[in-house]
Amino acid sequence: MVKLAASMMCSDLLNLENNIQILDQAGIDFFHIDVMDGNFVPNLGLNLDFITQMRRVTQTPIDVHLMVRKPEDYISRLDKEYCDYLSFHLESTDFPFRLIREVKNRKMRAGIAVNPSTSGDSLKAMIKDIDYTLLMTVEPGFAGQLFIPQMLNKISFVKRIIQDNNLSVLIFADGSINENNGKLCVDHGADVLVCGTSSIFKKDVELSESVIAFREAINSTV
Ligand code: S6P
Ligand code: MG
Repeated sequence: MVKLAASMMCSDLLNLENNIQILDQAGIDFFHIDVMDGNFVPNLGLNLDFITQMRRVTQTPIDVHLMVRKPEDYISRLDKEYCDYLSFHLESTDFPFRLIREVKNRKMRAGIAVNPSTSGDSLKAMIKDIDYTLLMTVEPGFAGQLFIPQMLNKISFVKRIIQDNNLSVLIFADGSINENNGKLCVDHGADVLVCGTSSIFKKDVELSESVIAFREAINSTV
């Protein structure tokens, strides 16, 4: 069954603890935390201090998505006490194998994130070394963009690489996921959907209701 990750950058930042509790009660599977440096992407996200604070109020797996130029500087400040899943962008480093090892040494699950324009083929070399891949379905940096439909074929392509190698690497789809394209992502092989303003953080719907409604919609066969 597909899992849902709440993108906390899209939550009510003035009521964070309350949002975390509601999401936990609604059975959210992951908290997705976007960390940005204003350099790799032209925006700022949540920071590492926020992540360490989150552990005080939830035991749900925390998935950190680094959109930064020097991921090694951030990886060295996190470990499994605060972060369960940690991904960095393939486009942000010349040394992905070294960084994957560093993430694993710190007892976190290691993920590689890729921009929409980076080919699925580029994941082949390290597919056996990672626990998951985060396939961006929008350009990284902002919530509320348009889904890029060509990413569906990329999801299928990466899924095939995973299956051909008999691996259990998870595929996360991140960016403008809604009921329609979310279902398509799952049909093409996504295991986890990152949920933001297009799915669960909606102005006119209660957060507790939107999570349940979105899960039902994604799992319905009609
Ligand atoms: C984008 C970031 C994402 C977004 C999320 C927003 O740079 O990595 O995690 O926060 O995808 O979702 P939506 O539905 O607002 O586009
Ligand atoms: Mg993200």
